[in-house]
Amino acid sequence: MQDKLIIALSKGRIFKETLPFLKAAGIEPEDDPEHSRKLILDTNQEDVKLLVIRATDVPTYVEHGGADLGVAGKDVLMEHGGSGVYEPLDLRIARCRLMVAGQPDVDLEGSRRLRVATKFVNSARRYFADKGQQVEVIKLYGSMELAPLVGLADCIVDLVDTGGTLKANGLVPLEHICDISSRLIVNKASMKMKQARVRQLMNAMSAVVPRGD
Ligand code: PRT
Ligand code: MG
Repeated sequence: MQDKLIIALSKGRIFKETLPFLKAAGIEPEDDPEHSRKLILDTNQEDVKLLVIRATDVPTYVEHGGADLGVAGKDVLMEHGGSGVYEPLDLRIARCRLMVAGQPDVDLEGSRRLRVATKFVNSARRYFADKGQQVEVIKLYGSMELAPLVGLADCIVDLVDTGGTLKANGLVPLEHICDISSRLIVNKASMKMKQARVRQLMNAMSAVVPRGD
């Protein structure tokens, strides 16, 4: 693997929004992950391969050397935790906000222990703990919006972009936890062993990071 450069991506918005960065570095995939079942995509560069995996698996692959580099949302990196990978570049893509949301009449400060449904259990725990609020976190894997509607939870912690999903389910954004964007991450050994290649890629990518808000 010493001669190869392996980049882990998730399909969907991250893949699409990462394409211009790869292109700036002279890398173009030979396949479209939306239309291919291949998990390893060839590129126009013989020694560069793309892994197409679940978004939440990207930091795991990069940390353990299954990939040299990856692109992952800050939400995913915060949940993954620790300092197992380098995070040298904010690509400012796939941007959204991590928020507390619920029904318009919910009382977040009430005396009862708040029940929070989310797939972002670590981020949710940390946020409420920092506020000094005791909460019960209920782990879900998707469709968090449902939880307050059926009384499973008082509120949710989820990603919000346009707010359309919340609105369609009668929920409102209540508290802003943090802004989210996708980051380039790098395996620690690759940063040393493949320094020239990795630096070249980082420089080419950083030159096309969108500016402004
Ligand atoms: O979908 P899947 O389960 O396969 O995996 P995933 O959700 O982890 O991947 P994907 O591709 O959906 O998201 C990848 C990354 O994109 C996330 O980790 C975020 O960093 C980033 N991102 C940016 C978003 C959004 N915007 C976003 N709006 N990820 C998810 N959403 C969802 C959100 O969870 C909610 O369900 O879109 C809905 C809200 O959107 P609005 O526009 O209705 O507010
Ligand atoms: Mg999704």
